[in-house]
Amino acid sequence: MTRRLALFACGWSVLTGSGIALFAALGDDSSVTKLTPTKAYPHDPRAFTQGFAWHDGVLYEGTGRRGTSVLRTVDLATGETGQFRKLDARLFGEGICVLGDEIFQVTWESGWGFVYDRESLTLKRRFRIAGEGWGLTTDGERLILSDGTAVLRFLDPATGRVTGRVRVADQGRPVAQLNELEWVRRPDGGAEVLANVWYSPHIARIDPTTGAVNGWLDCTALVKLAGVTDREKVLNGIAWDREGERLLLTGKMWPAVYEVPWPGPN
Ligand code: DDQ
Ligand code: CA
Repeated sequence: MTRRLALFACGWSVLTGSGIALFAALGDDSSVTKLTPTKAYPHDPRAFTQGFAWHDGVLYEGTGRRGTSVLRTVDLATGETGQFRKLDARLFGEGICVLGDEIFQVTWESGWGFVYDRESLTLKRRFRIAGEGWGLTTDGERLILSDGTAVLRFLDPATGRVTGRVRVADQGRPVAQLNELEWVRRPDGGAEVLANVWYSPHIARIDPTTGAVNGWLDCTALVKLAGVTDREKVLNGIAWDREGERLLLTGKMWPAVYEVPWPGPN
């Protein structure tokens, strides 16, 4: 349908010479917003950040790599660890999210997800994941999981069972390598999922109902400020503070967490 419309517009524009304006209208480009941080906080440069979440004034971080994977609370002002729980050295920690009085954490290739008590960080139960676990977030009811593909899975937090799926695409083109996630209840009342894309300095703004990428957040300025040169030290880690209407953004082994005010609609 859209394709036929575009072909028609193309033919029509050749005939009439008025195609440029028409094309701009039909193009429906997803917008790009350049982010500029307003504050920087220290971040442990040994932390291979894979999950980042803010809940009730507490910053939670899940880190990866076998042998160094932890779930911890972090003092935003100092970057210091509060409580922490180490993962088995064979596991590679990935995304985390907070839902009610529980914290969920997935692992990369082991097929396990873990559920902790939010206050004590003690392990309550675990669940199976088919395929890989990369990013994790929640819309307040379901868990939302990325696995390196362009598909986001919705999971029942009680069982870990898949209850839905959405394919993420920017104007029809699938966006794969979706990594750390953050479901955002926006100040205007709408909702979107922000997603890091592995090796990219851009964050995708995804409509969780359709999977459509409606915009991008360009974090090039943050990457530059972080001053990392190692290829693996990518932008990864998005936490939304709804009360403060601010995003806290970091990367794997970055020396800083950056605060960015809500950028507004795309
Ligand atoms: N994943 O998070 C994208 C799923 C996997 C990342 C694996 C990267 C391992 C490289 C470690 C290099 C340490 C500097
Ligand atoms: Ca997050």
